[in-house]
Amino acid sequence: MTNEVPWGDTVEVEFDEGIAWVSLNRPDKRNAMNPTLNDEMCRTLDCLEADDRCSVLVLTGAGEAFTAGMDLKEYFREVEATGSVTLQRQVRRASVSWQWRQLAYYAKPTIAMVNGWCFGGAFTPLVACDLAIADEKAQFGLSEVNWGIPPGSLVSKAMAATVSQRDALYYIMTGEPFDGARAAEMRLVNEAVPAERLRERTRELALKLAGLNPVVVQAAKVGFKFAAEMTWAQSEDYLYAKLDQARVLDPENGRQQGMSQFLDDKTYRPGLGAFDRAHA
Ligand code: ACO
Ligand code: V55
Repeated sequence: MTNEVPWGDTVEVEFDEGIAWVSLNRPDKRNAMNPTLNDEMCRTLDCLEADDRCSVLVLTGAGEAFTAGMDLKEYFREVEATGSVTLQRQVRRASVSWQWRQLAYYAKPTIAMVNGWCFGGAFTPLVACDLAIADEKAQFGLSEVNWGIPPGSLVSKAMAATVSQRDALYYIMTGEPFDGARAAEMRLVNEAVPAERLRERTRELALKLAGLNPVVVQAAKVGFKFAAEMTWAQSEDYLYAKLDQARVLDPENGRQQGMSQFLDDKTYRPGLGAFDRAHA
């Protein structure tokens, strides 16, 4: 089941046991993100959000790259050459739409699987994904300064949300590349693994997430992301509201089931792992 209609040639989707493996698919251009790919990713994310075959989304790249960043020719030069501010606004909007707005608050868990080159604009979708696993040898870089622009869009914001100020400014200002092992050390990604274990480790993590209560996992993730940008007082109110909302929205009634497995049946201890959804 590969590549059904709504997306197109620049995106490939494969379904497997609840995981949607979404590949940026311009391998000859190292998956550089051009306006076509950005439009197709907007549609892909929209479709998969409503597709039952997708419980967890993995974002990766075809061939040697995760993505070599924004397409310098089609996204920058050719759009600027038209002189149209309207067109520039449209292509920027599509880019930020999938790379951040859709992904960051996605209704399903998301994992970035960084299989190779990861530069510039790549950092926005990388950080918008909830979790990230990298090939320890994948090459990362904020190369913008090397060719004459400061990082734009949400690239620097993504660094600020994940790594320390020292590490962020070091790589933003020098443009020096770094590998997956270093990315894990500074917590830009959760883990770095050898290339031959990358897909299996990602799959294992995706299946773990796919097995959990989706309403509760969604509330937990979105709650964390919004609270990070609120005051303490707002967070207290909002996170309690989120807790109550999850209870109303959860068709499995997970809270009640968990309580009763611990308090009544004594079949489950919250400190020792996930409760038994199958017998809830
Ligand atoms: N924009 C447009 N085209 C690109 C990009 C890009 N970001 N990255 C790669 N390509 C194209 C190349 O122009 C080349 O096209 P061609 O075959 O038509 O000549 C093709 O992809 C293959 O690229 P090579 O450079 O030949 O591949 P190689 O494996 O030797 O190197 C690497 C890969 C290191 C990723 C190199 O392509 C590169 O440095 N790319 C740019 C990385 C970058 O700085 N990205 C950030 C851009 S700024 C931003 O995102 C905001
Ligand atoms: C970047 C990315 C953009 C952009 C300008 O530095 C710069 C990366 C995702 O869009 O419009």
